[in-house]
Amino acid sequence: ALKNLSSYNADSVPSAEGLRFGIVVSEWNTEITEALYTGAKETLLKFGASEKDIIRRNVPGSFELTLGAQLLAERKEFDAIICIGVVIQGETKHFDFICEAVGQGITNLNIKYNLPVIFGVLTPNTMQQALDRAGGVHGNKGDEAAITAIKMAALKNELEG
Ligand code: DLZ
Repeated sequence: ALKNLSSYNADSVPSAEGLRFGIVVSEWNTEITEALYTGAKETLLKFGASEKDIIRRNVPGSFELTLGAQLLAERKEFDAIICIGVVIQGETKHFDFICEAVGQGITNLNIKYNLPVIFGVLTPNTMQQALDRAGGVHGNKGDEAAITAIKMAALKNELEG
């Protein structure tokens, strides 16, 4: 019953040609975040984005995704920003604090900048669950984040002209 994160109806995805994307990547659990980044970037390219219009910046951990995205948003150069990270449930409450902070932080950026800032963050219980969603049996959350970025950027352009 689980949705495959890499499956979408290509007919419903607008062209990404001419759109500019910022991607902020957390360096925590790079095995996962690099796979998510690759999925996101390849999906943007597949739908017509140019290599030169995809700008990547790294941040140390998922907690820092919000500020990383804000610094890119301040440049007013992007049609959408994708935040990529993975927070794995541990034995302490760290997981809850980080997930709550980055979820709320990214939500606030959407509103503050009137800009699609996409939550490409996995929050699994185990490393295997993360691998399953970073190009494994459940697809790649990076693909899903890229499709969401394209759709939201196109919606904004359509409604705002
Ligand atoms: C400290 C920490 C822990 C325990 N776990 C994760 C994690 O699973 N995923 C992640 O992206 N970052 C983690 N971090 C680092 C925090 O996001 C942050 O970088 C530090 O708390 C410094 O602010």
